[in-house]
Amino acid sequence: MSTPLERWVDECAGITRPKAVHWCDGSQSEYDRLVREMLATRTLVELNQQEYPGCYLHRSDPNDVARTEHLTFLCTRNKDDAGPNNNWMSPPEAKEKVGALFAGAMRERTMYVVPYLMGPVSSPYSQVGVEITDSPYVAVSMRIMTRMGKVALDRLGASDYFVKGLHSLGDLSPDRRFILHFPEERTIWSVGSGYGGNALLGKKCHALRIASWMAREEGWLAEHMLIVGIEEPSGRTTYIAAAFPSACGKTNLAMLVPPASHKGYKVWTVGDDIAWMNPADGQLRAINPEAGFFGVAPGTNSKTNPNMMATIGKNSLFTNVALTPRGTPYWEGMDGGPPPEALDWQGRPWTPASGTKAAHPNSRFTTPAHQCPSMSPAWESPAGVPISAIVFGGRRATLMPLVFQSFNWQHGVFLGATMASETTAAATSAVGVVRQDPMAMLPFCGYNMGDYFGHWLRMGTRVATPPQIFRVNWFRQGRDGSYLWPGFGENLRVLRWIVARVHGEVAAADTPIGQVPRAGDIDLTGIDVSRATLEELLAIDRAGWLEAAAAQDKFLEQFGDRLPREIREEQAALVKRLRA
Ligand code: SAT
Ligand code: MN
Repeated sequence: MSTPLERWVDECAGITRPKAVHWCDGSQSEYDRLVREMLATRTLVELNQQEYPGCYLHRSDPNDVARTEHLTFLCTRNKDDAGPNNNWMSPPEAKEKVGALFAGAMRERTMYVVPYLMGPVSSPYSQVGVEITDSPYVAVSMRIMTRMGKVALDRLGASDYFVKGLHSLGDLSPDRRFILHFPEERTIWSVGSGYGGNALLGKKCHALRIASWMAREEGWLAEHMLIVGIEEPSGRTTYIAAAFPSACGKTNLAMLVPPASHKGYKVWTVGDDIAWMNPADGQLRAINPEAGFFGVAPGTNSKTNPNMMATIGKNSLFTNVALTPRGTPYWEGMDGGPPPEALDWQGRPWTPASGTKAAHPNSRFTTPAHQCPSMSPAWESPAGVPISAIVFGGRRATLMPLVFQSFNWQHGVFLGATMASETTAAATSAVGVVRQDPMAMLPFCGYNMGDYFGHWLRMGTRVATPPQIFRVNWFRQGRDGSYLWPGFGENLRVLRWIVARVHGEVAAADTPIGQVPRAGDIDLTGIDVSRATLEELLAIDRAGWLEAAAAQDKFLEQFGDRLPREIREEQAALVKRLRA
């Protein structure tokens, strides 16, 4: 008797017609063999093995370097369930149109069956998925990013309860590229892209879009959030989950190194991108479903993220970075400055005088989490870590203060729902445009965001001690365009205020937008930020806020009847307070 998984694999092979089928066991020898094969086909380039043992470079198709949100669809029976926040295709139309692209798509290729587990091995919150792919690069990347192979098959047994992901590189043409989600069938179809979030289906497709749908049905939260523990000199550790849009510093914050002025503090990394939060014992407890990091390379150096620099020195894949004559990777902002010559991310000769970027702005590394020096001892805890604070942050040059707190859970959900941020190179569209991005989930929420806000509101009533909710903005600029706040390790000063608020140890000032620190309560000793600059960072510009409120109004109105009454009330109350 065959299992449901075997039957589905047979079905996919019948459609895609691979020349061979390989079931991945997740072993080191399998990984090594796939790497050797990719070196032979030039899918991977070996890096300097003395300096970067076990590290390789992959150059993707130049048309395939970031998530493509306009080609990403939710395929729900009812269009309203996908909401105005998603592109929608009806399931029968999707299956016909995109099914045709899968027909015979793997003819000259091997089909890899990649079973994976999202979450710690023995956690009740973990989930099994299986990705079928014709890309060996995807298969080895999944081994870094998830617990892949036998461990997942053992957990699945003969069950039919797993997320099914079918992926083919197709012909890599953006004209024949689709990333489709069928949450009612817990199924993902992705064709025409080999890039990260489009192709490593465990990540954004499963752990956010499909999981957010499941989480609403089952009463938990699947969020685009890092998870960190802040340990104080007293030994107390407080866990924070924080949502930021892609390429806004989540990974740097997750691996923050306390500045020299903060002896005795320690920041522990639990996750850098995704949090699954479940109610338990009156709290929300979070696990990181991933096992690796898919981080943005440019700007990463030993000052901005020393822990990441230590992590990526071995067993890592680099995608679309530049290559020095020494065989080492290079990207803009790396330690030591640019080499005199290199091959750029497309393999073309490059020098600092070329006037182009050596590395693609969305070039990435894929690296195992366990190699990170700041990994929390609790990062694989099956029960997850208790979350005391939720932080929403964006990239905003103006208006948004350095930090403030919501009045209560409902107001906090409103703060998340009205987040906006400047767009980045993580997706293929204009960069630097302010767009509404609720909870940093606009590209990742697998259902109607009106319903999503309602789900968030309900979650606050499901736990006796819900986390307290904050907004932050590290990216405020002065009139001359320079950043007002030093950021990076110094962000700990803001996290300390958040921790003190959570434990009831510091007061705050009520303003129309929320509770703001009193200037004396953010420790400025040892940094070059004047009291006046801090006051500017914390000031509320009422006229600017009224304008922002109008933009928020317009965004929220799209959700019509699906927008919860509470969000409408919070919006009205904000405007009233601003006018008072
Ligand atoms: O491409 S990914 O979605 O995996 C990374 C990101 O954009 O956050
Ligand atoms: Mn992300």
